[in-house]
Amino acid sequence: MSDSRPDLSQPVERLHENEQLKARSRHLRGTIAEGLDDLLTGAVPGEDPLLMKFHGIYQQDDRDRRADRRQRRLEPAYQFMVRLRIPGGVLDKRQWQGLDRLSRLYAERGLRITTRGTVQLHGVRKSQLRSLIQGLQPLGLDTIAACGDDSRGVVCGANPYLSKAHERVQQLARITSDRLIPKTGAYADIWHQQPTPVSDGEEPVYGELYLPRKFKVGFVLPPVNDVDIYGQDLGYIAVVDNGDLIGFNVCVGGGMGQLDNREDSYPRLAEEIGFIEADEAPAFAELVMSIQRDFGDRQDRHRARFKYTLDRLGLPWFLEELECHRGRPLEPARGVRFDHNGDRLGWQQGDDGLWHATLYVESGRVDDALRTQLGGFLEQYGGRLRLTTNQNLQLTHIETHELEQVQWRLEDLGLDWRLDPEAQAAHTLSCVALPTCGLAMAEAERYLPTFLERFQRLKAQYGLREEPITLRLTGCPNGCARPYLAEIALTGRAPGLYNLYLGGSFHGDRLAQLYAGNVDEERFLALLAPMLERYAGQRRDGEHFGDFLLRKQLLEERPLTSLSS
Ligand code: SRM
Ligand code: SF4
Repeated sequence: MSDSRPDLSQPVERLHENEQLKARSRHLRGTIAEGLDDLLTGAVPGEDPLLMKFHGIYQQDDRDRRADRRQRRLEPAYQFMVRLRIPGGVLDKRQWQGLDRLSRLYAERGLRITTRGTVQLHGVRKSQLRSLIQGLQPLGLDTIAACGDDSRGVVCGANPYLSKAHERVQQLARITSDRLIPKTGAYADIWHQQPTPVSDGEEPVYGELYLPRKFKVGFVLPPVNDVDIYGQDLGYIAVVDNGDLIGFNVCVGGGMGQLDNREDSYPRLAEEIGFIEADEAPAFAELVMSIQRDFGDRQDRHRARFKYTLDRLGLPWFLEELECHRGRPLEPARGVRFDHNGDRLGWQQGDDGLWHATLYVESGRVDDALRTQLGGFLEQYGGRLRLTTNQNLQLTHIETHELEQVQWRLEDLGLDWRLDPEAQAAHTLSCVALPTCGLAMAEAERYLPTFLERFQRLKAQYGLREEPITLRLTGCPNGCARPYLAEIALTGRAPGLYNLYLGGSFHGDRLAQLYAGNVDEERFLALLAPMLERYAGQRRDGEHFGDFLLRKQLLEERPLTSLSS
């Protein structure tokens, strides 16, 4: 084994303060339970907000009300965001209906589908957190490790109902998720009030310090790259032969997050390193995660993700480490091909003849109208639902003889437009940003409808209205809507100002490049206009916008706008 392991025998006091916090947290208990009972404040005290992330809960405050509350000498309008862990986004009707009911009871800002195919409930008051979490239990749902320095919700792009191979990939994603989930009794202790003694062997894999940073695992089945596999810390790309899943190409070291003020932070594509047999996937994930646990940077959190560990110690080092633990080298990666990275809206038929509809949900926000429409639909039809990593929703298991009626019903309910595969919306993502995200510097979700309409108008001017172009918008450079994998992306810098990135691939396997910094809407639309015009006139048959920009070397002609300020 290589000797580049950070010296974990050094006193924990020398590590980042979050490491010290984890070490003294008694496996994530801290004083969360006591803080929940303090009704004098809407917040939880001290270090507990950090620990609560491991339980899938973020303390936030309503940023729209900050100034007013400050002026009135009131504490910020504290509220909590609760994120569920739903491996592969698969839910049944009862679970969806339960979530709908709980969100109406406890989440003032309702329910939102995330870019990792799960659900977030925004605007939960401290006094209601326990009731909400307890309400999830009979639904077979929880929020364990949906955030925090651990393995986050495992994503799976394969709709399990399409074929046997899809089903198997989803099954392995779920087994992997179960294997990587922290085992501490803190969750039951705090949220279900079932006291469990803190024991030494409580976290056999994570240990006292958990991971240096979040760790994201994804599964995908080509040719659809809907989870953006090259943006995952560890990605599994299904290799299917004659309808059977034979294994996975594995890729490591993807990640989006960066800071605009640190040059040593950057988005990175995961690299394919080889092939493993299907059944090995869960154990392999634990092995890779353990290597990151032992070698990730525990002093500088901004360099603690697995992508930086790989760049610091080198891929050859990692492969050697892997082989040493695994006892054999990886087989060479097999040939795979992706053809897009968004969702295909509309109907798809599985091998068993059943139909599944993917519905567009703008920014994943399930507003009151949509909730009621879905409620109406589910009352009559539908057994199951699936949440996608592009913030959309699938209604599954429709029989062929029901199809026509279902389509009429969707029309009656006003849901049919959401199935339009031609819509630019189908290729567009935006993150939450204001007013709940504490890191947002500019609007994203709330700006998307206006932005989309203006962008569509611009495309229409050049006859490109129906042309799919991946478009992503985030309120800061952290990249929660995976902007650096889009053909066009805007990342927030300040109110109304964005960095413009261009040239990602339509398949999600090439990073976009920073093209202009701190640009407002007028400026970025003006920058895009001549490019779209040339694309309309000079593109090759089937050529995507990002590929065209590169072929024509248009990204080399950067504007004079300041990139560094
Ligand atoms: Fe994210 C932090 C929302 C997917 C990279 N992300 C946050 C926080 C929790 C802000 C915070 O730390 O205070 C945001 C909460 C906003 C709110 O009010 O709800 C937030 N991230 C989201 C969601 C809800 C965006 C969405 O619109 O759907 C997504 C929830 C996913 C889930 O269900 O688990 C979400 N975040 C992502 C992704 C995309 C992905 O995983 O496929 C990324 C890029 C991939 C990656 O991790 O590299 C992402 N989020 C980040 C980062 C940057 C991490 C880094 O390595 O630098 C942060 C900031 C941090 O961790 O310090 C962050
Ligand atoms: Fe918040 Fe930034 Fe993530 Fe958007 S990209 S949700 S603004 S952290």
